[in-house]
Amino acid sequence: MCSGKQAYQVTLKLNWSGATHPRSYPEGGHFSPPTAAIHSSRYQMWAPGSFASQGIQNVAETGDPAVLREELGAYEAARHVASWDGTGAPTESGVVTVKLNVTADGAAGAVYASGATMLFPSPDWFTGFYNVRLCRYGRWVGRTGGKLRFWDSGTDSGREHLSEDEATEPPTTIFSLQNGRFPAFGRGWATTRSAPCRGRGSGWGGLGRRGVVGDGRVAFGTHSLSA
Ligand SMILES: [Ca+2]
Repeated sequence: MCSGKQAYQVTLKLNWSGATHPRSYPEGGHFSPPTAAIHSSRYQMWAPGSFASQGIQNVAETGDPAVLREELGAYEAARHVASWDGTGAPTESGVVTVKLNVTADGAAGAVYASGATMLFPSPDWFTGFYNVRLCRYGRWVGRTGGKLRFWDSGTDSGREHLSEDEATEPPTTIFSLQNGRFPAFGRGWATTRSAPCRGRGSGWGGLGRRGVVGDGRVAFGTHSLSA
């Protein structure tokens, strides 16, 4: 396990526009206030194949991060979340770079990063990353990153960006928006591999090009802890 604390800057390069998704990008499309956290294996923000928490459901359906952040606060009090950060306002468009600052804590086993932000408007679609391991072989990872993809929280059955609310009863687990029945996966010309991630896996969604948020990426870089 890694020792001490390590500060990270999480850079979300969100790129979802009429250029990346000409057939489906909705007028005024943008992202809700993103949230990122560093946590131990005792907390899971979200993962494919798992049911959405109330906090993730709210983010995915409405963009409101308040309940997610309450959940993070509760797990922070229990020392399962070391640090979290979030913006206070939605982005102005779907093409934006957001930087969040979080700190990992080796002694608490808080070496996993997760985050989420909603595609607005949409029924329950979001993007983010989950359980990204920032400690490998006893050393803090210096730089890492991956492509961002679209996910469905499994709580609303709408099939279009502007669908009316249609609660999924009972809810399904979180799944990748990779099949052509949904508009948000975009161009639909390239298929490679789908993500085999399940349960406690980690990542940003594997290698597929369908469902990618334009060339959206997340990057993690270390920086010094301020004194
Ligand atoms: Ca859905």
